[in-house]
Amino acid sequence: DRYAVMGDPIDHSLSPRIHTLFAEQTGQALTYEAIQVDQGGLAQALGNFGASGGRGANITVPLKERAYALADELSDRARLAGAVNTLTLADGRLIADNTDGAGLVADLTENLGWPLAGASILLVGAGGAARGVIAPLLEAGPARLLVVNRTPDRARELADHFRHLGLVEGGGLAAAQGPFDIIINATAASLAAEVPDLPAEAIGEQTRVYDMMYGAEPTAFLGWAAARGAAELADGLGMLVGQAAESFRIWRGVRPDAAAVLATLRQELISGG
Ligand code: SKM
Repeated sequence: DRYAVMGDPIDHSLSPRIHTLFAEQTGQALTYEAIQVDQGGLAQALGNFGASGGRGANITVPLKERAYALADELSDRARLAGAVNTLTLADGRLIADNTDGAGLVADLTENLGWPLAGASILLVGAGGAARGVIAPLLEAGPARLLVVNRTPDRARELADHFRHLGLVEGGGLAAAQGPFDIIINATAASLAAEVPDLPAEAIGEQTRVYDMMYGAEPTAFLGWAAARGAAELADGLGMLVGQAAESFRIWRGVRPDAAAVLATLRQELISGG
């Protein structure tokens, strides 16, 4: 059976490596490749892929909203996220899900042991990455979820969209008056070695800080948090493995051991392999 990740750019994607490790670990016979697809080409690429034995695909930047629009069936979490990262190809139909939020929550609770129930959580950013994780975070029962963004109205609109699910507010970066138990960076600022302009009081000595970005070195956001005395730091590699594990479970009906694959991947990332 064939699987793939589609996006643009796609060369850097770790998904082929992750799913190959899952397949080895669980004894599943499958291949998983990276396919470069641009905005206008997704429907065609999926058609070709399905016709040549493709059974499922992960969808990444910038195609998640396009995949949402093309889906024949949407899970609740994909509908709430307004974006799709997991497609199952079944008899010419596209069954769509979004596993990003589940991947984040699994990493926070299972790998890191950061309690979400009763926690005060700050989510930084109001783009697609933030939107994809709000519902699963609210489901975990935090005392408070504050979404902040450089453009405050975008954070407020996002909070309004999810308000029926729980206690979520939105505001500008300056509204992040903490200290929070957990801060999650859902912006891509770290890619440009930039850090959102949050008040120093957002971080206290109990604050755990998570960046959805990852790399061989600590991200800019985590460097900033360390300098302000954050209690614990984590990057987004565990979220990436977590979302992949949930996609794999949907496709194959088997739940892989995400922690073992995360440990392998971390070593490979650090050693540049
Ligand atoms: O949602 C995931 C996607 O499934 C795969 C991916 C990647 O390969 O880098 C990143 C995220 O967007």
